[in-house]
Amino acid sequence: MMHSDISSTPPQAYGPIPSPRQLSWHRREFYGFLHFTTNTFTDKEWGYGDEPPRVFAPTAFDADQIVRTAAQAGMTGLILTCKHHDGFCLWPSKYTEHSVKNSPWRNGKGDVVREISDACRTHRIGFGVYLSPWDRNRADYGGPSYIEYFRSQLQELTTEYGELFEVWFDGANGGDGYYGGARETRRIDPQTYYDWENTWEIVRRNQPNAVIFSDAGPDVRWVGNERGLAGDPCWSTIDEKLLFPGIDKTLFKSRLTGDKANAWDSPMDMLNSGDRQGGSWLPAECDVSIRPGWFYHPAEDDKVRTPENLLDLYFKSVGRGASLLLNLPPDRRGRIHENDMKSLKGFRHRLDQIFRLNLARGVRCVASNTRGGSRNFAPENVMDGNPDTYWSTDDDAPPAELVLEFPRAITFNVVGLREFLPLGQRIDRFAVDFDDGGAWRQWSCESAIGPQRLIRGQRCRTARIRLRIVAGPACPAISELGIYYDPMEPKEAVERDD
Ligand code: FUL
Ligand code: CA
Repeated sequence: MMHSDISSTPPQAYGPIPSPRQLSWHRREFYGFLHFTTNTFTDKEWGYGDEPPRVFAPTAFDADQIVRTAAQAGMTGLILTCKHHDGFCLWPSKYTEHSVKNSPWRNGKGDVVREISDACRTHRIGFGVYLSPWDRNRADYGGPSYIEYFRSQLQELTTEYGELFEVWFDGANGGDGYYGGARETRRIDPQTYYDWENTWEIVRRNQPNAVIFSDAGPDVRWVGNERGLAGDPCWSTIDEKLLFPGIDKTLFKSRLTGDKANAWDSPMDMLNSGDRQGGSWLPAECDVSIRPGWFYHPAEDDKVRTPENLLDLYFKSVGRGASLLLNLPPDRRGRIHENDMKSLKGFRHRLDQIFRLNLARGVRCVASNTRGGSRNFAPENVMDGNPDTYWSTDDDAPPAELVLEFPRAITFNVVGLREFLPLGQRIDRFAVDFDDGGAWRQWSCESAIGPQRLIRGQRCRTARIRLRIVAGPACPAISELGIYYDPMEPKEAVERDD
């Protein structure tokens, strides 16, 4: 008979927890955006909607080159702008003539969505779709028949291109457009026009494992800026009642009461930092382009972010528990430009340099307390590379601590931590100390761990490192702790926040 032992019972979850589809999305961390449409050829960022399909004419479209470049950079998926605000469709939609089928590319027989999604499967990375709600081409935009059109297209994209990992709904609604020749400004009510509940339902039905992104969730939230920067800290929880698609500062402010009225000045601030007291698990995604624009412009060929800048973004997005959605704009050939490839390669090299070797692997590990004295919650679980095992303590902690004892002195300047997400975000504050000739010295002290926390700090040589859980509402559940050494000292000059 099995010995039943209360002490080996896992801790109770604290606060909101991720859904299964959010949990699998959390493992993606770094993936790419592809902004590609008529804008690529007209040198625009927002097409007006009157671009003739014939302008879409990539000269050497190569889905394999695009997807291979992304996969080799370490991206775990790609999200394609199947239709941007100008309304041109990269697939031969049954519901419009405004698509690749009337372009010279592949004699009107091409399908960019098909080729990219197939290449993603070949390279074993995920595929996701961006479908702009705002459509500056459609004559009926603003009326009820457009919603039917939009939903029919969503139905096509969610049923004809295999499994999707994410569906991306843009909040932008600029007003003016071609609208079938009307050439006027149209305003819609972003809260009611798209009837989001029922539109999201199409995704739920056809792609139950895909997460839905918008300003306001329901699965993944915008981080509040397009510079790739998560707040520090960036909580995975938020007060969903305060959010709504189509962000309006005045309306947002009017919904805030008590402490919250002082905590955030705008919805962007709240999206950026999350809300520790929030009632929903709604993690942030950082969307940012490798170039100044989202679409390809020849004039930006020498404005590609450097590997060091991308690394800085990685620490400020993935390293703060958000995901990094990095845009790579295919050029007029329909390929990722050489300069972007070079930068991505350099970035990948830097990530490998830092994270290839976890110096904590297999090191002796001593905890102040182990839950029920049980091996299920042993401190060694933080260094087994398995996200499903974790160290935990009895219910009355924190404070709690865990000491790594290295057989001989090591040099480190980067630390990585992960909480066991199925039990929620349990840690408010923690510190990392090192043994400085017999006395503990604090190396860093931060708020929030969540899906992941990466800290870059001063280079230290030591034989003992201590993790101190300083504050939290419940006992900790830490699934991973990594100690790394970056041979290139981070320079102030790369701390560029734009
Ligand atoms: C914004 C859009 O207006 C941009 O063109 C781009 O697609 C970006 C990712 O989202 O809201
Ligand atoms: Ca583990």
